[in-house]
Amino acid sequence: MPAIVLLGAQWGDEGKGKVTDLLGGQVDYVVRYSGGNNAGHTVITPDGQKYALHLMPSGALSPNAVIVIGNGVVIDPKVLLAEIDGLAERGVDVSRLRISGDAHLIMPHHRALDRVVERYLGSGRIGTTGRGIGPAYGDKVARMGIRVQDLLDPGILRKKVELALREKNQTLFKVYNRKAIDTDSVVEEYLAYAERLRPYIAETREILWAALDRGEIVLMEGAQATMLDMDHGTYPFVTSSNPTAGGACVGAGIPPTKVTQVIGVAKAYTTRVGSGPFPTELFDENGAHLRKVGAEYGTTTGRERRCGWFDAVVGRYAVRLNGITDLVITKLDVLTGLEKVPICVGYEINGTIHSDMPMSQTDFHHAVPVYEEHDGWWEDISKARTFAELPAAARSYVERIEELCGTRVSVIGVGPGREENVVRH
Ligand code: 2SA
Ligand code: GDP
Ligand code: MG
Repeated sequence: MPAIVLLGAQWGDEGKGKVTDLLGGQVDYVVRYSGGNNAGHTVITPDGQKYALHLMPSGALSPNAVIVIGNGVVIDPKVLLAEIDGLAERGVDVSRLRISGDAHLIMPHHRALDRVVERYLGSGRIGTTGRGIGPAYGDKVARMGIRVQDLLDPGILRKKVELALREKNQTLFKVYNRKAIDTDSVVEEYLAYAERLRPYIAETREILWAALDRGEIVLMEGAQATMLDMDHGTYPFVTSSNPTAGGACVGAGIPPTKVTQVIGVAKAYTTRVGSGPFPTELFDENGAHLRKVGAEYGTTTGRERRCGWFDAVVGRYAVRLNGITDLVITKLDVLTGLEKVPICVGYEINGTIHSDMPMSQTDFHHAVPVYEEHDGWWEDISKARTFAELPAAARSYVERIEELCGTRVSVIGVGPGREENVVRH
């Protein structure tokens, strides 16, 4: 029975949290498969309560879904415990959480390195969230990572912390002129987390396989997005994991043959937070409109998000790369009141028109968008629930996105609330 992947089709913050929550009532398991507490997924429940989730899967607000943090995630235990406590205080049943023993831990040296490396890079900085994500994945790949299961074996934990800190204290921290970190205090701190996390730690692969065998539905919830993917995004201005569909199978331990649907979430325009190329970025009053009306500020760091028009080259790339079967277009309501709503249909690079992503990153930095102009609309669309209730201009805008991206748009967001959607059957 089916496993579904839900992922970001742009540079993040497309509304994955809202869409995961929307589907949460129809699925049995919601699994986070990549990233860490760099993510900020907003869910607004029908009673108007707002939640910003960072490590907890957005299925947390769907009472019947088991929520899983998969092996592909990097976990800052302090942040996770605070999130568990915060949700429990608000009446959410957190006993439904399962954490993979193979997920890696974000350690104090990872957070410290994230910040010093960014400072060192100066104008070449990535604009990370400063949560230690890159260094944690770096240690994982270098086979020096510390995993959730190590919390359950104090002797191993101490050995691994000692090894990691010896290497960091004697090399990188010296280069970056930073105070050494003491092993004892880190081990003591993490053993305290171990006691609290112990009940949630499980062999999550087995749990998910058994669920699929029983015919239950598993939703794999992406964090970050296609264009922030380490292999397929705008490297080096990416996150250090694989948010794309292939990464979902790796990060949850689910075979590709079980995936029957890939839902791509895209905004009706584009945003990006952090550094890196962004061809359709706007610096005018239209950009200001999108930021203001769309409330485009980071859910984790509060940083201002860069805003621009919808980029169908990126959209088509995401569809092809992830095998997206359904697109969800969120925040169509934010475009209301604009005279014209252009869509980028190609790039002009050194005098040549490209309709697909260029091979070279240097070219992408120089890409000048080729726009197709569409008429705007003024009607309030937040109450629309069927496609026919949208103004004709809004309908043709969505239909054009569908055509250019090469896949069906099955849901359209017209407001932040769980019910504020146009669902197409
Ligand atoms: P990192 O911290 O190493 O993953 O940063 C690397 C790049 O990835 C971007 N990134 C994000 N982009 C959009 N949204 C994210 N989550 C938060 C949100 C961001 C926030 O929901 O708003 O609050 O600032 C996210 N996480 C990572 C990051 O900006 C770098 O470009
Ligand atoms: P995520 O990281 O992809 O889960 O997205 P974020 O939660 O970081 O950012 C998306 C923001 O858009 C949140 O504040 C959502 O509440 C909001 N949002 C989602 N869908 C819609 C929509 O259709 N219309 C409007 N106006 N806001 C939306
Ligand atoms: Mg976000």
